[in-house]
Amino acid sequence: MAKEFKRYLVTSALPYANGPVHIGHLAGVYIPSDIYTRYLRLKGCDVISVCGSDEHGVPITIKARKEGVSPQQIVDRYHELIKRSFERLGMSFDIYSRTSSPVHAKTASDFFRKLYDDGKFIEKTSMQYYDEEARTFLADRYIVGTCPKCGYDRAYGDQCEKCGSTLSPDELIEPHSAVSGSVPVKRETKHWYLPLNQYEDFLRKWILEGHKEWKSNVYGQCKSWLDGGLQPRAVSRDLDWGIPVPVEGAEGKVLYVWFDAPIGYISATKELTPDWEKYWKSEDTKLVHFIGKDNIVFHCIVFPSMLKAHGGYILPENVPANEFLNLEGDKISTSRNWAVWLHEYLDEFPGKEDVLRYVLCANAPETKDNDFTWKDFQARNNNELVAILGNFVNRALVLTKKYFEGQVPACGELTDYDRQTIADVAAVKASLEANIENYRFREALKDAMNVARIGNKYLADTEPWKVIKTDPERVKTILNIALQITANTAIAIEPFMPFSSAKILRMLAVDKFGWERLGAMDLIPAGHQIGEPVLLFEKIEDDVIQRQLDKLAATKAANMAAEATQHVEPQKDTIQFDDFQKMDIRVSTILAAEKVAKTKKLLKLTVDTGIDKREIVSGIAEHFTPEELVGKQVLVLVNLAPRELKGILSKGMILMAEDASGKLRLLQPGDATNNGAVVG
Ligand code: B3M
Ligand code: ZN
Repeated sequence: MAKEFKRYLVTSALPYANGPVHIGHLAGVYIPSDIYTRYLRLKGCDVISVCGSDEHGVPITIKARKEGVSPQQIVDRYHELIKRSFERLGMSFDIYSRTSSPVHAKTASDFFRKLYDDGKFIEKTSMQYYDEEARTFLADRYIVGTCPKCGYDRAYGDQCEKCGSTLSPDELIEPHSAVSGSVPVKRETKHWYLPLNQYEDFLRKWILEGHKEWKSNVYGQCKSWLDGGLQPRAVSRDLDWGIPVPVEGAEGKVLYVWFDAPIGYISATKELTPDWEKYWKSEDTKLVHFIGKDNIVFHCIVFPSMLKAHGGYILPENVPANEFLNLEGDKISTSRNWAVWLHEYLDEFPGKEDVLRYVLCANAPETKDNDFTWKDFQARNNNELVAILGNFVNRALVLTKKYFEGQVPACGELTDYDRQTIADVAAVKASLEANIENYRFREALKDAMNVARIGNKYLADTEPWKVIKTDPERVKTILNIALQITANTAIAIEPFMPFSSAKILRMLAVDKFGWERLGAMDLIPAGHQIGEPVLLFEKIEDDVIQRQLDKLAATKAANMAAEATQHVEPQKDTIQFDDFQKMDIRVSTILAAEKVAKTKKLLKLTVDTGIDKREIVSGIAEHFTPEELVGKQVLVLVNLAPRELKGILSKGMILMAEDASGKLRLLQPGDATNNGAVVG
């Protein structure tokens, strides 16, 4: 039997205030969180939803340094942008706070100090990289050098963005400080560590035994963290941006951002209500964290261990983390601007907030990564929102205006089909509630849309526009039922599409209904005067979508160009002119090309060098198909000593350029030239 709770505390991951919010954040965290919160509110539950900007951490200081402004200026800019964007999308947090607030600074430092005074930390001294010129310790991200794995010369101390390898600063070749450019030295420094290993038994019991009902992607990640064995985790950093460590002798040290940020949920609750403790300290509260999968360890392992160490706090009842959303088949990336930014969407698609909420819920990466495409966005808008939901509501209202001057007609004798339709609408509620309460929002959205599907089919089957000629009394019953279903639609879709729900209620000229009324057929009394019908949704045309696709294509091109300039092979040793003179390079034409059997990379080319026709084996099969090479004029080093490759005597080399992304490019003369022309 599921435990009964007196109140609900819903938290949503605090977005980093170093950039705007994009559709990946919305699909992963914020749309599900808002659906859940709105549903609980509609049911009349005691629920609060807290969120806010996560304003500390190294990425913010890096961005500030890049722009030559202070971290506070960065977080002020993005905190406002994010807060405003969420409001415009209808995110109904009860508070959207920020971790640079004084309340949070006190809450987080008091939390740290209690753990410190209770001896819950391990103090450890370690050797860290230090920049003597800038007189600061360097976080891993602040150390750059050559990646030992792929040779990329701008790899960070924690990760190589080119090959994706996770690195440590000691692995970097020629590490240097990103702050001053100088070579960093190692210096002793003291930090405080939370001994997570001491909480393994508690976590195993609480999660692996006590929460088998958690989503498999969450449960599975927790299990692998626990099976891997937990290590003490540093909860302080040598940084000047963050919450100072409240301990004597800790100058220049701040709380680690992942120690301070989750406490932001508590400080936001404190700001919201003086009753904050009944939400955080009473077992009658159901605490649910909405996050993305990259935050599971912090919300299921680290933060619960902190709460346990502190004592007196409840633990999350569920952490329904979503997977990632991709964009047009590629990973969403802030640094590569490969995203649909919420604030840009809201500017470019005014009045279509619910369309985005709908599509991102329908495509939510609830159990596996999923993909957002603009074509799918258009199709769902046109084929589902316009054709089903919008069409049904519009017909019910327009026909009532047309036949009864907008007065809700009385319901007469019911047919069996009427009774079946009414029963079908009533049956939606149980499934819709179960799906929302089990965080299956994609399924729940289908349930909510089913109310409109049933209504749409009911009108199509009963054809009041035909029956009106012969039996107006029957049409009164049909439209009365259609209007009751329209009112039910407004209730069912409110958690998902609050703007459209409000629009329907305005057109019906009625107040908001409570959730308990879902399924009722007496929501709107006969004789009630409805308002003016307006279209809920409008078709999205191809050219609108093409504009978005063109925008992404331009981003991709810009990224390619940037990558190309970003990484350039260092110049080789100097040679003499005579050395160059020895090379004989000719313009040649590729006459034929074929794959070399049992190899992945080799092509056998037949080339007309102007001197002769010869065979050349080239390792370019992963970059070019044989078809696209035939007929091309290229540059060939013809006096390279012949080599036998896979039984083929290769006489010469086709000259290629390899760009920063590793793609090979043919070197071709600008316009057709005779084969044999000497390159010099
Ligand atoms: N600032 C967001 C992220 O990792 C991170 C969440 C904090 S929730 C306490 O994208
Ligand atoms: Zn690399």
